[in-house]
Amino acid sequence: MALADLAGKDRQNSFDEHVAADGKVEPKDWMPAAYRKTLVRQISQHAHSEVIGMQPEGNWISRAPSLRRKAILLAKVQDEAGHGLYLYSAAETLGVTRHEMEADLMSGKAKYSSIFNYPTLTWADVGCIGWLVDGAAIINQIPLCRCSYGPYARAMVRICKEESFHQRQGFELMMALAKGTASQKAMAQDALNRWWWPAVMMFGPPDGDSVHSSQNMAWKIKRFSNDELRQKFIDMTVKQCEALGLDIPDPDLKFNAATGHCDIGPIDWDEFWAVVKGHGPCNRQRLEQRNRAHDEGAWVREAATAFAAKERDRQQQRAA
Ligand code: FAQ
Repeated sequence: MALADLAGKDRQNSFDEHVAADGKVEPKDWMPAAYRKTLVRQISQHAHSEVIGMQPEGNWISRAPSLRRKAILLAKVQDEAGHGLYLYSAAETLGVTRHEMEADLMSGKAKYSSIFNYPTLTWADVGCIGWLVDGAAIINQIPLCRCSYGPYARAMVRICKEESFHQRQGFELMMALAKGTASQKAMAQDALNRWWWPAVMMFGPPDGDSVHSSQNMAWKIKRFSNDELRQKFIDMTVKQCEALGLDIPDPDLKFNAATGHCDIGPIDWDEFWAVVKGHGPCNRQRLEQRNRAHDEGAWVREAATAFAAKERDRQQQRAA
């Protein structure tokens, strides 16, 4: 029997059993209001991150050092726009409109990932975004391909394939700099020094302060905790740093033979929360730019709406 046909408590129990047995929840299925709410929150924040995330790299398209690098960066930034679109579409299946989500982003009410509030000062920063930021995104997002909400899980499959290309191009860019001249290597090290800690923070607050984790793990939206994913990222990136011949900017970083993992020094959570609350180096600039792009794109939306209306009229005339 469909969940929607069951009454109150039975419906809740059937939903819980369905999710516990790794069943997928689809848009028309009954779902608890809090499950819907947390999905709208997470998926829309994720979409906003992809959209705002175009800015720090987009800033370098006209300054990429070769035609090849420019073509790669253009393709990558366009991919991020596409990810935003898949994710807004997935969120819309939960009953929220694109307009509402966009309005919340542009007014500063909605969150997006802290990482995109840091500046891209040199070309090596573009490498660090691909290598570290997309690298962190993949670790966080591969488990989301198994998320209990069907439209989100399916969107994540394609997104992860593209993020994997993004990570590779970032690593390859960093390798070219790290194995280049002394000043290129210094530029790569400087960018790593600035991006390492923000990338580590991307996974969200420590498990003890993560308000949504336990319920979202029970609902199989999240499959691993923030700290578990962060640790995977650290272990993976330390090895990649060795291959690049770069140093992680953390004097306390060391391999822990007892746990088989790399331990790191303290994370500056005050910095993280300041950035999340709007006081990072580029929060204001990112929102201003998004609002400006939205205003400047008004004529495109108007033209598309007028064209759709004309098409509808033509179809009606043909049908009459
Ligand atoms: N930044 O209870 P938790 C990308 C907030 S996409 C800002 O642990 P949850 C691709 C959190 O929202 C990057 N806020 O929350 C790309 C909550 O506040 P709320 C984005 C953060 O949801 C690459 C509060 O703190 N990825 O990079 C952050 O269980 C290159 C308490 O936290 C996703 O969105 C943060 N870093 O776990 C694009 C993946 N962390 O909502 C362009 C999907 C936490 O109650 C270029 N999202 N907060 O007001 C997730 O997996 C989760 O939402 C987490 C947070 C892990 C981000």
